[in-house]
Amino acid sequence: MKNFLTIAVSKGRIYKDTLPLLAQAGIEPLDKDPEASRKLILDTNIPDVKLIIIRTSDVPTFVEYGAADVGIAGKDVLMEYDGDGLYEPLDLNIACCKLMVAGFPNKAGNEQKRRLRVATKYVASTQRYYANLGQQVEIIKLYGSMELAPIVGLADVIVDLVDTGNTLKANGLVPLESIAAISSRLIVNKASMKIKHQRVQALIDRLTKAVEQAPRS
Ligand code: PRT
Ligand code: MG
Repeated sequence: MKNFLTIAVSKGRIYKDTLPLLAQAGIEPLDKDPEASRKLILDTNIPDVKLIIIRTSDVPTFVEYGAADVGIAGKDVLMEYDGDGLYEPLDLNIACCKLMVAGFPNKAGNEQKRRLRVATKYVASTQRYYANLGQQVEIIKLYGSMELAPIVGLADVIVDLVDTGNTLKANGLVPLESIAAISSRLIVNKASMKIKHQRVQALIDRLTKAVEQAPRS
């Protein structure tokens, strides 16, 4: 999509928080209810700007390979992504939460006979976190419903995103340690930054202003 400026974004909570920022930056999808639309490429009020709708964990890949010029992705996803072809010029301060270790309330500080078992979909971040602590752990990769793991004895603790803490609470778990503060970032393809510099820089500038003017969440 050479002549277009393409913006990769995922449906769900990031999309919901992104729309007002894009609108502030002068970009609005033409589709009245894009969340319900099955279209994967959305036209906007600006003819050469398109939104492409993909899985959140695919956003860095699309942007690194230039399939999208820019994208919006959670820091959690970026911390797991193993690539170096991306600029990350702007913290959008949306979809904020924390990456945390969580488990049963009495688990903290318990001395273990065997290595701590940690269930997570954030394997790379978890590995880095415990490596920095100098603690050897066994990481069990899951794709969802992490909270279940300690309950059924699959793991001692989990590493997952926590916002209100309600999901943990509903499952009898508590946050134990904070690993990182998470928010969504604007990412930019390195070649697009050069080749489409004016348009990309204008978008960054407008979004920067939109973030500054956004009500504090
Ligand atoms: O499900 P799929 O793999 O398609 O996509 P996704 O689940 O990654 O998408 P989505 O829309 O759920 O989340 C996209 C991004 O939103 C994440 O990558 C984060 O950057 C950000 N975000 C912010 C969150 C949360 N807050 C959050 N609370 N993503 C997920 N959660 C989940 C968390 O995993 C846990 O299950 O919400 C639950 C905890 O919430 P509380 O409020 O009960 O603590
Ligand atoms: Mg989800």
